Amino acid sequence: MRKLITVLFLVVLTLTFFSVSAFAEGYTVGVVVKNVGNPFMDAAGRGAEEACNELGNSFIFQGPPTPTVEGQIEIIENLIAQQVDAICITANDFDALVPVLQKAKRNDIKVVSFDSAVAPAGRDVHVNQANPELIGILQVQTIAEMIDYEGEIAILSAGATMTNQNTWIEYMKEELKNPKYENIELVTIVYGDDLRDKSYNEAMGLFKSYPNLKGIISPTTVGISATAKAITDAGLIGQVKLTGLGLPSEMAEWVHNGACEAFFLWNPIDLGYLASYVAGLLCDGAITGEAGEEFSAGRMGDYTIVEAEDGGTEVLLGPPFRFDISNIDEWKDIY
Ligand code: RAM
Repeated sequence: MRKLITVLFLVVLTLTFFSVSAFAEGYTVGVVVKNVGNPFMDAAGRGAEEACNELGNSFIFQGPPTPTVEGQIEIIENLIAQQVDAICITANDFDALVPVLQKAKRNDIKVVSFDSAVAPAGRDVHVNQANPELIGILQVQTIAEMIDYEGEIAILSAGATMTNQNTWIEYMKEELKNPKYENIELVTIVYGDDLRDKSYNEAMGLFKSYPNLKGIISPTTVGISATAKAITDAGLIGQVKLTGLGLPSEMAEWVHNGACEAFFLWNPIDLGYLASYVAGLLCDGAITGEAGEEFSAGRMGDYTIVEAEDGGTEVLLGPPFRFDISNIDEWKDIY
């Protein structure tokens, strides 16, 4: 009996040692954003780092200086060479990153796209911020109310190949087919590439090219704040209305001066946290990315992996949130 107890004791000790050392060693998660210098991406990075810390994983945050596919490919190649365990990426292109991400997968690296998806062949799972159809519809409804359902509108987007903006724009176009918008004309879509100066100049260009422009939808945090500044500088507050997706921290000034009365977003810190948590669970083998799998993501609670519209699988963060003069000051210091 004593022998048995000693053996059991040794077994427990060994198991404890191995599980603790495995945990202490942790995984390395590389987060690749569209580009650096975008506060939305910094906020997502803060959330991703928080989840890494909770799970005992190491965290790397990288992005190209401008939002290019080539820049992201170079970073991914480096992460593969460094033998990271997982990559979380917000993609500058749906298809073009697939080959390098498949190379990552062949090297046993788990791939989570978040915010802006890569094609299913290049990922294990996508972490989606909110229902894309709802994101599109809300922005059209809001600009329509702002301009009394009449006049020319334009879209000032991010990069022309970015999955998330392109998907939302498709849903905006669908929504605009509803007869209640028959007096609204979408005159053009321009791209500021998530660069502040380019977005500002594109907005100024719109005022020149379309003197009767009544409204702009900008479904990018960089684009909407640059457009609000352009509206302000051009003396067009009240004449050209603006909605889209923005960070409260960057938009508070423009809500207060009337350049943008209302816009939407989700919590980018939570989005990064969830993506990085999912990456940790994939590394652990706790999930594989299959539809139907359920998991608990720390402070964010329980989630289920579901089929995505693009044929892959995804996890949905939650509904988008509306910001306006009634709540902007509560949020402007958070993200
Ligand atoms: C910009 C980026 C990001 C998008 C937000 C709304 O920060 O393009 O991908 O989700 O806007």
